[in-house]
Amino acid sequence: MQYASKVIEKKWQNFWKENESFEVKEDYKLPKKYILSMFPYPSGRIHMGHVRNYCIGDAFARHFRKNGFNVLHPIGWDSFGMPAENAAIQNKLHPKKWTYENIAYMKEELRSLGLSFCEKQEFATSDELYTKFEQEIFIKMYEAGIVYQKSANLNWCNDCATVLANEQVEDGCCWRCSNEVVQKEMPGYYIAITKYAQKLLDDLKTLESSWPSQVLTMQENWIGRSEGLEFKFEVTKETRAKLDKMFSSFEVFTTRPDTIYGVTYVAIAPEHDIVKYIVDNELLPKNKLNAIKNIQKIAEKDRANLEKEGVDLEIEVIHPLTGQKLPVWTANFVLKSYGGGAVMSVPAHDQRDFEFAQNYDLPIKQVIVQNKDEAISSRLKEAFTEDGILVDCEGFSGLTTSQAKEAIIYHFEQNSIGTKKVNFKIRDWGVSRQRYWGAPIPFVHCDSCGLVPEKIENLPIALPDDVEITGEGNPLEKHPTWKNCACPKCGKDARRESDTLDTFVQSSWYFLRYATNFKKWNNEAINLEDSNYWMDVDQYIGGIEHAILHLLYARFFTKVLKDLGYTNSSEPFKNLLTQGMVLKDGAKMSKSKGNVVDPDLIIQKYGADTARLFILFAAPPTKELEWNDSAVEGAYKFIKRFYERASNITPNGLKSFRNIDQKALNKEEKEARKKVYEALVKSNEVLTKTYAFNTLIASCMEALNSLQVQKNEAIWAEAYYILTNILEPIIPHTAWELANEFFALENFEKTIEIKNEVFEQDIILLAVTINGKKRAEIEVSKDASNEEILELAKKSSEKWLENATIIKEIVVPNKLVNIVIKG
Ligand code: ANZ
Ligand code: ZN
Repeated sequence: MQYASKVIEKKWQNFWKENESFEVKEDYKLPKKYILSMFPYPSGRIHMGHVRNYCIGDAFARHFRKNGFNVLHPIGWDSFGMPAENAAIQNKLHPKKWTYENIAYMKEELRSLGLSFCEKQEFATSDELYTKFEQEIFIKMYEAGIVYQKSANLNWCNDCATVLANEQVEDGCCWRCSNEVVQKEMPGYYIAITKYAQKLLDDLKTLESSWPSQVLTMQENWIGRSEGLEFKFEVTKETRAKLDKMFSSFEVFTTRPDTIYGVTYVAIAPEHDIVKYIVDNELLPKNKLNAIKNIQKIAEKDRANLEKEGVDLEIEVIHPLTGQKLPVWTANFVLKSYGGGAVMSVPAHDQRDFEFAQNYDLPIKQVIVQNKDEAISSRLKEAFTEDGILVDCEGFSGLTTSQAKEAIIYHFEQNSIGTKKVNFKIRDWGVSRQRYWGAPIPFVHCDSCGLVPEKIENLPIALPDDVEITGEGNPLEKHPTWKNCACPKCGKDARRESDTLDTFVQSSWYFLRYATNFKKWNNEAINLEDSNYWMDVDQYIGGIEHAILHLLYARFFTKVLKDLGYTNSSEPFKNLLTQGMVLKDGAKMSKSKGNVVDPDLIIQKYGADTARLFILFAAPPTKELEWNDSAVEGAYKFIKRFYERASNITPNGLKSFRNIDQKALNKEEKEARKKVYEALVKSNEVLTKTYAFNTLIASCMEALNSLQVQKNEAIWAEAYYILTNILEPIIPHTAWELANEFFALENFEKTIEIKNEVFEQDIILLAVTINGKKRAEIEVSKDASNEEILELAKKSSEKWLENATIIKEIVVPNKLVNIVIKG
């Protein structure tokens, strides 16, 4: 038998396609598994990261299919987005043509890996049918008050002429073109993820044992819940007059109400309404106004690491407990959009406040100490930020930080001057993009009716094909006629919204679309019955780079879609595996580094099974994987050996392997058989618990090695019966070829029974006790007779038996030998 990977792989890929081997069964009484690798962006060619992602997913899918589950293992394309438009700009290719040609090409590449996708459930998110239902969902969310429009300062890239999400801004520059990002006030559409902040946080608990803890922590921090006190500072009479009676108070939020007696000044954001008013009305000297304007120019998120800077606004507020007058400053570290955009500054106990106070020589007052007897140090070198005991705090002195937090909040609430408050860092999700290649936001601007959602029956609002894409502005905005429409409400001439949706919207519900049988795709976004059966995703596999945004948005959408009646699922991904990166020479494989290994070349040279085996063998899936040419070669050699050794399978062996008499086997035979069954046990363990495919493959290699010296035909046949089965998820082509040749393809339809007799020890250990005291241990053969055992036992304990008379000898099978003596 000569291993010819090309022939074998083509043969089985054609077989699977013709027989639709991996389509789902429409029998919802069967146990199910929904296995999903994050869908790809159709960039043009697949890379090793894809190969890793899909080989891991495929191993799960094939394993569960083999064990009797109805498996949904879909593939599709996250096909809207900027690269398509950039190709249009650079190479004059239409984004649609570019995208769908890439999809066709990459689909063939994936097929050449032998991945077991159910192809009937395939779609691309740029398909008009997908857009149609995404628009429907967006309108339903608008009607439920979860989508709204507002104006805000946004990150704007002049080069790309588009708004960027915060995450698309890297060091103040556009993630795509590296041009400087500026702030621009623009209207946009938002999805109120903040309404679900608490739920998104709470439900992380349900994922504790099945998601990587690192991902849970990242999500928790991103949601950023904090609990504290919200209250208002009243401005002084003089300040009220100075501000033309426009402001009498403003709100602050603190997580440390216990430090309130240490407040020595108040700091407000450069974008705070009071600062705006002071600047607009020139209520400060020129140099100060200019200083404020300079701070305002820098984007909020870029201020984080700057030297603490600010301006004295020459106004005052009243301390709510002491009545003391406090100066108000504007400071670059106060954020406009968090907790009222103002801070009670406690320089003794907050490091930012401390640095600011030092820069401007503001008073520092310590009110928390580590222990009671400690003298207050006259000069702190840095803020004391730990918990401690209150000093110099009127009636609250002597309380601990946590007692004081509670007592002070209680005091504020009793006197109706403040309330306990929970704050979240997470912001609502701005989804407007001024781009062509996206899902049009299905709204209409009417001069009489204002903003009106399109009628559901008019969906999809499709993209026009005849566009000119130059890279400047929004092609939809510039299109001569596309925008013209009738108002869905009053029928008058109106204009379509030309913004399109962020591509993260598409990836936030695609897994629910997959969970709907394709025959129903024309009629509804998500079929409830189908989704009840298939959801949640049993195993989700993808890169750690999606730890926050995609996973959070997908969790959020699932919850919203549940509330809107589309699904009953509330957490989409039951188990999450974040795969490690593929490296070459220690660096991430990437085009820009010029260290890419093309999967196609590996497949051509060695075959898909080699690529798959190498990828799963070289490292556990969550760890980084270092590319290694000689290990690829090694993977090939193993498969070749596995294939060619199958020539040891004989008709005799095939006839007798199902009835092997374990007792009749010699030591080597038992050893070889045990190794094979160990690999079988490992297979279940790896695919349901540890995910350590590398150990499963190692086990199979060991088993093959231990067969080497075998003459027993039944053992050879049985070994191949089992090994083809457990290697099928990893090297499917070779496995199907061998199974088809020697067994039957049904070999892949049922669980192979584990025979425990194989693991039974030949040698057992017995304790020898004399008058109940343990004196020795002996090793005896499993089927040794009592006489043999007693003889050994006596020998092992000679010195205790020397001058004694044996009264009784008892053998407790598999446990011990007890000898009772006298003398
Ligand atoms: C006084 C204080 C004393 C504070 C102290 C901290 C320590 P987290 O935990 O992230 O929610 N803060 C409030 N609003 C702010 C804003 N808009 N911009 C910048 N900082 C703001 O942070 C809450 C704390 O951050 C609040 O508690 C406030 O400072 C500050 F020893 O109040 B704290
Ligand atoms: Zn109208």
